[in-house]
Amino acid sequence: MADVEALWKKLQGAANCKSLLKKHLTPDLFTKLKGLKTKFGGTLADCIRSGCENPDSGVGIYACDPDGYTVFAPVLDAVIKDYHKVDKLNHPTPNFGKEKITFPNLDPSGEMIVSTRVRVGRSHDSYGFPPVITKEDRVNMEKITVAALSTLEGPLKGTYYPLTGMSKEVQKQLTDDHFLFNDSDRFLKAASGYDDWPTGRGIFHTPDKKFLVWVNEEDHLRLISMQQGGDLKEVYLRLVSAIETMEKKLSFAKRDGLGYLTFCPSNLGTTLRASVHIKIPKLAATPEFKEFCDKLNIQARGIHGEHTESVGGVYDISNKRRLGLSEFDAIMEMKNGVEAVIKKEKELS
Ligand code: ADP
Ligand code: CIR
Repeated sequence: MADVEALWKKLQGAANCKSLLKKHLTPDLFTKLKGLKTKFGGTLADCIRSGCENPDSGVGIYACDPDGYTVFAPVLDAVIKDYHKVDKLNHPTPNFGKEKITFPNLDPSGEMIVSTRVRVGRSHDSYGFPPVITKEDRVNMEKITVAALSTLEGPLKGTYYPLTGMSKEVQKQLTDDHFLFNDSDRFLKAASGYDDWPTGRGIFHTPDKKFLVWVNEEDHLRLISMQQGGDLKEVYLRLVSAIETMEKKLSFAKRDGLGYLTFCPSNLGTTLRASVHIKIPKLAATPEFKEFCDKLNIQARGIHGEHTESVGGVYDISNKRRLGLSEFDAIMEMKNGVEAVIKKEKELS
């Protein structure tokens, strides 16, 4: 109890904190929730530690485990509605709209789009998230995941490379090439995301690295499809095929109204982030760039991931919304946004 009280005190003392945690964890809710425990043993302190220790958090709260979305629903639901800009939590059932994906390459001349990537997160419903998971559980979970991945065939057939034993040089090269994650996110670190690092973590990929799976990064699994250029259709359909196959092999955590559950409430629902790395030096230099993106429900990030800077006018542009719309709608929102970005950049040139 002393722990959660100290975290609360820190949050109250953070005068400039603008996080959704600070906005929605009212004194009444704090009193109501501070003594509760999930069936995985997760507590309010596990959920709010990162946001209290990092007052510059945007969201500031993680779910300690899949059950946290029920036990701590009074605060998490409010954060989810606010982040995803929805009044009700009635996320639709999955709809990938495969038959409706007919659009051509987003950048046929190859001048602007460097690469395209679509990812989803998935969680095992029987394991907790980083704040509550033990080293043994993480290793067991890795085993179950890798066993399922090793049955993939055809264009999804690949090899698992655990981080344990991988040389620093190989890790750095894979990270620099945008394929692998590292342990440098202080928000995730404070949420126990790097406990027992690198045990239980690794990357599965096909020989051409067009289909990859991150194991035990922020989420239990991140399924990723990516390639050079702007062929969003090919990238998306490869990912859908991987999701549909993995769905038959593992049991993933979902909740009515919330869709698929992820560690961070900003990711749940479709959990889908579709992005391009795109050269837009002119548009990005305009003072209206953020407003332009906001209107289209797209988000700009630096090219080495969230909380990083752009390099050489290349930005990561992706759909912002993941909850309250279908996978097909999310991909179309990204496609329409990227097309508008390309049009504007050309007008400015
Ligand atoms: P996510 O939560 O989607 O995994 P991050 O912003 O943390 O997002 O990015 C993860 C990694 O994926 C980073 O190395 C980033 O450079 C890479 N990445 C994201 N989008 C693309 C893209 N369109 N092309 C190449 N790499 C990408
Ligand atoms: C924050 O609140 O700013 C961090 N905890 C990150 C939130 C969204 N990003 C993420 O989950 N990767």
